[in-house]
Amino acid sequence: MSKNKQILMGLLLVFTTIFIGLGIYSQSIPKQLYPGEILEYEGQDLSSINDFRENSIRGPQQINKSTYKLVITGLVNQTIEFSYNEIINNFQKYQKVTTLNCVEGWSVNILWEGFLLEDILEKAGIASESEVVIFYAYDGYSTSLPIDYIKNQEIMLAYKMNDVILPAERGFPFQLVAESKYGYKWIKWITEIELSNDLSYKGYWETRGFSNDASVK
Ligand SMILES: Nc1nc2c(c(=O)[nH]1)N[C@H]1C(S)=C(S)[C@@H](COP(=O)(O)O)O[C@H]1N2
Ligand SMILES: [Mo]
Repeated sequence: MSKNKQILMGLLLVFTTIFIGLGIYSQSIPKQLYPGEILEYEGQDLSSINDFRENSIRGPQQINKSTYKLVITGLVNQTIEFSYNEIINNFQKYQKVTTLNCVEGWSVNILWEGFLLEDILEKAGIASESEVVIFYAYDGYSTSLPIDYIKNQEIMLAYKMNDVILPAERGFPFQLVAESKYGYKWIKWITEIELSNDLSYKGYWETRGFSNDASVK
């Protein structure tokens, strides 16, 4: 073997060792599943995005941000459509730490960031005969809540949780923060919000025997 060839073989061995070594090293550093997620807010411990149990009726939905529309219909002065960016850029943002309790017995305490639903509905103009707000989602899910509850409890439409944009499995682009109500009122992947005076309307789990009031006891 010539001297040059020996040097070349030696270099190859050194680089291969470094390459494999780096690979093993980078695998040993845990990658954050939700980069940027915060687990503490104003001295208060938060649950993690990992702590949710995924049990949606049709599994996680993938919504395309650039074609997404949120439609406000029913008893409004005018039907109105918003793109994702129109919601994000045009409404006052709020933050609130609120607990979601599922009827299955688990709960998560999360920092939510989003918009007051009332601010969004006011853009369409809430007709005076409106009594209930009916929500429809991309997976065919639906639920409803009284308009007075939405206004009085300053109910939010969240686009972030624990400082992270909602992941697809957690309802991207928007989840309702139905404070003090069971998880089945916290509708994910919202596509349409209808104002109605149909007090007998029942959503997906409500028609399957769950309380329409859904107050957490
Ligand atoms: N669109 C839609 N939203 C939904 C559901 C669903 O199946 N579809 N499940 C509800 C239920 S029962 C709960 S407890 C909460 C949180 O469920 P997750 O842990 O699956 O996110 O989402 C609610 N929102
Ligand atoms: Mo639930």
